[in-house]
Amino acid sequence: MNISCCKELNYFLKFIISASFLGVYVVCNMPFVQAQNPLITDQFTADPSARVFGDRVYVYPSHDIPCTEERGRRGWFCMEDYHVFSSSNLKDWTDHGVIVSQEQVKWANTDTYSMWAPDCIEKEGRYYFYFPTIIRDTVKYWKGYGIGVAVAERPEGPFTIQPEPMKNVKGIDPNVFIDKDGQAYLYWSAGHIYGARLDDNMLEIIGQPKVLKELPPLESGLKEGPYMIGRNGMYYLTYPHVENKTERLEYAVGDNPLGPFEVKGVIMDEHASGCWTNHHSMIEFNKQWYLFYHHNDLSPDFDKNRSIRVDSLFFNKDGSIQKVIPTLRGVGLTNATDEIQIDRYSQISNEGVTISFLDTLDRFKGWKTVLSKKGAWLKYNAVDFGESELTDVYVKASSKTGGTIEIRHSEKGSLVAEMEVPKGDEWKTVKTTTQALKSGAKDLFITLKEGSIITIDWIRFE
Ligand code: FUB
Repeated sequence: MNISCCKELNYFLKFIISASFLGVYVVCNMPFVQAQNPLITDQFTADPSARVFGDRVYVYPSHDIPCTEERGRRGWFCMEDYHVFSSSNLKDWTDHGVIVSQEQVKWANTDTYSMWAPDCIEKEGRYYFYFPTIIRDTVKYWKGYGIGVAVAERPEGPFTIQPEPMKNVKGIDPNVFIDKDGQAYLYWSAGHIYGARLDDNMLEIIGQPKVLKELPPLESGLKEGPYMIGRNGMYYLTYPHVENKTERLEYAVGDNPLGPFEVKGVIMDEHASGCWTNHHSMIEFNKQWYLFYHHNDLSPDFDKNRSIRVDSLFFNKDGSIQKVIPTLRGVGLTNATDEIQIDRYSQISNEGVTISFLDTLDRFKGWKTVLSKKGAWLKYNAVDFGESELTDVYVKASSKTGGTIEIRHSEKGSLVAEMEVPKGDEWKTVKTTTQALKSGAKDLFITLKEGSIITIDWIRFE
């Protein structure tokens, strides 16, 4: 079902809230967005702190790199610098390159490669970037971490790093929140989650840090990664917490930025894959809330090389947060004329569909879809066919046995294309004429009709 709240459906005036499990799209006059998960596929990224600055979204993640004998500690996190990424549509991301590196931080212990989760905020036209790292000549874990600040005139820098870490702040995962009255607060974690008011200069805290003690106690499992938002007069303190074996995202609500808070619930369950950490941020962009978080998509065997993701987030009328189910599909529309990576599917049949890396020696090349049982199907939601004068469909595929796939807009919908993939070991790009192709935002439903195995890289309409 499509609910359309406007007549015009063109490429640059669209916004789609996808609730694919209900098959419902709400289309209104907004710039459209398209993002598949993970968002960045040419490097590892973690701990995404997303911010809306002007009409762009900026994401300040951590930057995981593999440890080596010479670099970092095997089996642990290894992080030496930060990039910032930005996008006007959540689809096309610009990597602005390295903004801060441990070599530039005079007080950092650069043997530890411990540039963990950062945050950035704008105040009066300046951008304040907060990052934790281990202070030189310290050994103790939480006590060893200090928080540095770097300041810039633009979100992408260049940043000038303050010569010393912040006084009276020891810990990781800094997060800054500016309240409606202009007062800024710093939150961080060190076993407990701490909060403090920030001075007007944004470089030092006022008074003693406060333990936000109404959150789950220390003995109930690690808490870290605080992220505060304000909405409709309520303050949401959100944080990863190990209630069971690995981290899940939880939230607590209060009517003051420093609490007291009441624990309310879970925003995202533990990763099914066992990836131990999660770390998130929440933004409202073009009237839709988004949850940025991470998973280890590009490093399934080692969960300390992670990748950032985004999914839509919804509030209930009473202010509670609906649980976010992580998706590969991500958010928004995909252009029909792009190479549609159907391995980032919305839904698959119980049997006969597997996703694997195109090249296990270079996972940054992405994934492929293997259909290995007659009748196996895959659904990829929210493809934008525009006014749809698209007459051809291309599929890059290979099949040892040869076979046929069918493309429809829904399981029982009219046939859009039947495509025969010839027998062979090589990738082939097969082209067919489309029929019954609908315009606007539609799903793709791909089924293995004949043959015992077909591997698909992408599908594209022209
Ligand atoms: O990325 C290193 C650490 O892992 C972060 O600081 C934590 O929040 C966890 O995501």
